[in-house]
Amino acid sequence: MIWFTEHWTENVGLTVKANEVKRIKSKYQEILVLDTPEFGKMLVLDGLVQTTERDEFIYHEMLAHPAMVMHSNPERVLVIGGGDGGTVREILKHKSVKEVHLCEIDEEVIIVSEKYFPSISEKLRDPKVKIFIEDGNSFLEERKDYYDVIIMDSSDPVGASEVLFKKEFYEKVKSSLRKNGIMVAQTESPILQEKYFSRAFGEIRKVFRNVGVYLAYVPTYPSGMWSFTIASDFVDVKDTSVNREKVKELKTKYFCDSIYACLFALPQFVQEIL
Ligand code: AG3
Repeated sequence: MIWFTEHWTENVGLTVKANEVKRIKSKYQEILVLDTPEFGKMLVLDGLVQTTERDEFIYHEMLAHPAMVMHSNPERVLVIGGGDGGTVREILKHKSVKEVHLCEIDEEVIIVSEKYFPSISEKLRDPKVKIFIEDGNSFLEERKDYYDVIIMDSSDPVGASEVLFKKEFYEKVKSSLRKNGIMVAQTESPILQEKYFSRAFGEIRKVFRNVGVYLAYVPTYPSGMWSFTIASDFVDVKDTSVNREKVKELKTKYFCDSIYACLFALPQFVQEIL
C-alpha cells in the first residue's frame, strides 16, 4: 500500500491509502490506477482524481441528465473528454438517443478504463457509440449544426484541457449545436477553485443567451462541492418544470425528481460569484 495525495491547493489535499494497480505515461499525461478501500478503483490523470468506482455515479449522472432531460428529443449527443465512458453510459439511458460521439484526445485513457473500470466503460462498445481519438477543439470545426446536446467532460483547465474553457471554444460548441441545442460543462469547485469556476462561467456567458449553474456533492473532487454550467440559445435552461416525466423513467442513484425540481437552488455565496 502507498499513500497517494492529490494536492487540491498548496495547503490542502485528498489523501488515500491505496494499492498502485497501474502507472503509465501516455503521449499526453501520466495515467494512474489506484485501488482504495473506501472508493474502490480510482483513475488519476497527472495527479488529479478523475473518477472512482464508488462515487462516479454522482458526477456522471449530474453531468449528463439535466441537459438530456431539458432537451425534448436528444438524438445526437457529443461528449468531449470523458474517455472513461461514464457519461456515455448515462446518455444511453435516454431512449431518444440515436448516436453518441465521444471525442477523447488520449486513447490510453479509454484502454485503461476498459481494462480496469468495466462498470464505468461498459457502454463504450454500444453500437450507437462512435469513438474519435481527436482534440475536441479541432473536432468541432468539422461538425457544424449537428448535435442536440454537447457535454464537456474535461479535466481541470490546465494543460491539454485549458482551451476547452475559453470563449473561442464555446463559440465552436455553439455552432456545432443544432436548433434547440444545449451544452453542459463541468466547471470546477466554486469554493476551492473559485477563479476556474467564475472564469468558465463568464466565458460561457459571453457566448450563450441562457446560462444556469448547478451543484452536486462529489466526495473525491476538490472540496466536494462541484459545479456544472448548462447553456443554450433556444431552451430556457433554468426552467425545470419541463419534461419532468422523463426523470421518473431514468434508473439513477443520485439524480432524481426532487433534485431536478430545485436544480438551480444555489448557496448565497455562489450566487454572488456569478
Ligand atoms: N472530469 C472532471 C474531473 C475534475 C477533477 N478535478 C480534480 N480532481 N482536481 C472527470 C472525468 C470523469 N469522466
